[in-house]
Amino acid sequence: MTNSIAIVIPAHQEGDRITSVLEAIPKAVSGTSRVVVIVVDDGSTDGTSRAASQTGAIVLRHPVNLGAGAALRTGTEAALLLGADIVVHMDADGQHLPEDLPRLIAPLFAGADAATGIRAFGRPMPWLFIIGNRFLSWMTRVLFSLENPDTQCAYRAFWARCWPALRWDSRDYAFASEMLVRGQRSSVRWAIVPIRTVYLDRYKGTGLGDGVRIARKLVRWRILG
Ligand SMILES: Nc1nc2c(ncn2[C@@H]2O[C@H](COP(=O)(O)OP(=O)(O)O)[C@@H](O)[C@H]2O)c(=O)[nH]1
Ligand SMILES: [Mg+2]
Repeated sequence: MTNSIAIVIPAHQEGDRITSVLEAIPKAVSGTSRVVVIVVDDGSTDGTSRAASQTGAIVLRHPVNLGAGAALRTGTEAALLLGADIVVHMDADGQHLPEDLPRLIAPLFAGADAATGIRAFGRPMPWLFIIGNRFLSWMTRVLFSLENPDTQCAYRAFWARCWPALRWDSRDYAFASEMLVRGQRSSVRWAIVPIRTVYLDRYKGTGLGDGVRIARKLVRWRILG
């Protein structure tokens, strides 16, 4: 057992929630030899970095806010420099459950290159999300023949060797789609794992504008390659 796993967590203004997320991450994960947690504080002004450091996580900091895609790229590159064999992406706001981690990575040991979570589309997911997510997944299928019912889910895991095939340029939330499209072009085999998602009373995540931007980018990637 020599696989080391790095859990990369982008965080923007998550000072209230990040401590409980980090404390719930298991110290050991079956099938892996070492668990490293890397938080990328994306220019927060609320003590996110301090809270994350106190749990013993490695904390990287963008001095200014660059976006979730940029934060995850910084963290993923750091994970690879630290020698991770498996990279996991998990949100800092508590929407992804650390308990689902063993199920998420299980397909990697069964031959998959990567594994992505899919959420249940129904209550309590807000209706605008259900429509937006379904639309983007439908567009992705039509434009790229890529079957993934929840292209925007940000809980995922992949072998480090897949990084050159997945490496995205988008600094914003479009990185999730970009990673899938790039991976598809390099025949990366994704496993799909149903995960639970927690919905929070105070919502501050992706919105309609992000959805429109992602849709425009999907068309551009299809036309320009
Ligand atoms: N909103 C936002 N989140 C960011 C940013 N950079 C990193 N993140 C983190 O990316 C993760 C997903 O963002 P979130 O706003 O919850 O979007 P959601 O995926 O639609 O729920 C969270 O852990 C955020 O803290 C940023 O610039 N804006
Ligand atoms: Mg969120």
